[in-house]
Amino acid sequence: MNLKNSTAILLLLAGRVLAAGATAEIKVDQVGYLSGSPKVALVASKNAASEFTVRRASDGGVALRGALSAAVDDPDSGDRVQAADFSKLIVSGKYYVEIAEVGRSWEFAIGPDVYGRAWYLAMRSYYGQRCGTAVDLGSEFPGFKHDACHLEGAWHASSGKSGPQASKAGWHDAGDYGRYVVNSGLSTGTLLWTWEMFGPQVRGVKLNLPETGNGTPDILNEIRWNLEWMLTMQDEDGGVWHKQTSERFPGFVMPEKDKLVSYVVGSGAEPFKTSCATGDLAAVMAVAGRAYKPFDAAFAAKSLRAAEKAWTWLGKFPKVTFRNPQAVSTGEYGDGNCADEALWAAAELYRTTGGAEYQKYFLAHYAEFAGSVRATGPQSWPNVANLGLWTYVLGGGKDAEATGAIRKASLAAADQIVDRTKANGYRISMTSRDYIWGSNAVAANYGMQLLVANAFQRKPAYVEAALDNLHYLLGRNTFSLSYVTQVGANPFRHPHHRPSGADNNAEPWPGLLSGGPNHGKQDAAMKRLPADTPPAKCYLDDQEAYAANEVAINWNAPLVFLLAGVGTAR
Ligand code: G3I
Ligand code: 9MR
Ligand code: ZN
Repeated sequence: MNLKNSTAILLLLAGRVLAAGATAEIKVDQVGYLSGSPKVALVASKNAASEFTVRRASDGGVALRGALSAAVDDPDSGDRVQAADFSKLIVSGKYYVEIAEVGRSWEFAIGPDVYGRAWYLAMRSYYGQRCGTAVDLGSEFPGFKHDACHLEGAWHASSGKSGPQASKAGWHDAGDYGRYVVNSGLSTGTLLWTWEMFGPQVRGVKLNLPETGNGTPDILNEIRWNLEWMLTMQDEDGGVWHKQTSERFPGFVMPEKDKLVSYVVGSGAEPFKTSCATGDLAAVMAVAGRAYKPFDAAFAAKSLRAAEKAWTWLGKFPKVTFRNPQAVSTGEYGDGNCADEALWAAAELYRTTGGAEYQKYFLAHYAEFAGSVRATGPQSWPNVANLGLWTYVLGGGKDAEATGAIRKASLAAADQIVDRTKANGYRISMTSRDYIWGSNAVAANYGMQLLVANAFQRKPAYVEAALDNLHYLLGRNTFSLSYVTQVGANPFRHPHHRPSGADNNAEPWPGLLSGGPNHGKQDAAMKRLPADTPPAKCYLDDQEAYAANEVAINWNAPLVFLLAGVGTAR
């Protein structure tokens, strides 16, 4: 070994020791901070400290010194938190925060476009979830692949039909291999909105898909994979079956090894299709009817026809809800009220077609949802009313009273969310009651809500609060964990995700958002946590902990929206 090499090795080792020496007591967004936005690290330590230093990762040189804020109690985590504000630092680069009494943080970037890579991974994760085709993440992620899966299907007795039924495309919902129309609705809706609101940001990004280069933006190529499956779930009469899954969850095997029959599952009695699934399909196919028009007019027209047929069916059957048939134990997505799905469908159909019938329905019903755009509890798979209300305004809805009321409620809610976010120890919009199954998507959806408010009326505070929620997801949290796989220096590593559990790769599949802390603790691993665990701490990076550490298409979608949108409005 020559001297040059050994020096290099020593330097490398030193680097490792330093990296391994990062303390979870200093919390940063491990991806980074936008040059022109506030930049705050948080500290939760027993050691009293009053000063911090931001150092350049390259040479350890001092970039900025500052004073830590007074400590505040954060009851949701049980932490006492101080803030290190280094907003003044605007030079692009990689940095870490150091506090003499505490240690050093993981590294992060400062720059004008720090979220590009995370967006690519979060959006490309849908390609990894593709059903009905072989998937290969390629040389960038060697070994991350699976063979074509679930190519055959059958009608479940609950569907009103029998015999085989071809199975086509779609995304695996989550850590399981089911495909669920209701959850597909919110997921594709949120992703299509990302396209509609932040098209210039995402239009040119290549996701390295089989379709890349076909002239259609890749975000739309990827979304279409799931829309194609949704279309197969629509009956001739316009109604939509609820889901396509096996009767029970398979074991932790790769998708092509899952040989349980993939059934189209219905409501078990006439009319067999369900209202929420039909309303969700109507809404997203209406969006597809405008989004794909410049790229594939025939597909856009087909989508719109599907939306119109679904709408007609929904008029006849507005209240057919879903419960799992006796033999079926996969995810239920059993929303008991489909009026919000109908509102969303009407609003999207109106936005696409201008049809008087849709506007009439919307105006007759929107006031019933006056309480929906609120500061506590953003949109979610059982509650899509917000999307209906917002799309009416975003699409230039003509009724001044309706648009005025929706705008006003949206801005009032956003103002309240901003105030609460500023007061929160971790600077997030979460309330103590928001730590439910999929709480990380609650944080992301507050972010989306804030960015929609910003589209109504630009206000830096809205964008900054949205960014604060993103910082939480990317590491500025009680665990100092990035909740997105393979993103940031200290990401979670054991998702409840069958491909990640069953393959031979050391790391999980990239770009997936964990469900996050869940006070409900509905699985055996979580139940072992002490009873008095504070809500934000009810989390385990454990594959068994499906109530806190699964991944899901409807949770990734608002993350994709946020990552695309936070850079827009400064
Ligand atoms: O309906 C009540 C509501 O009235 C109450 O205010 C609220 C307070 O927590 O709880 C509501 O019910 C919750 C429901 O989600 C709706 O939000 C349940 O407690 C909660 O257990 C339920 O969790 C769902 C979970 O499946 C179990 O059904 C999650 O939202 C949903 O994301 C998750 O989805 C699963 C699929 O079933 C299967 N595939 C994986 C996917 C992700 O884990
Ligand atoms: O893997 C399943 C996950 O996708 C669901 O969200 C979760 C709740 O429905 O259930 C998981 O499956 C578990 C089942 O419910 C109980 N036995 C253990 C299964 C996980 O291996
Ligand atoms: Zn599959």
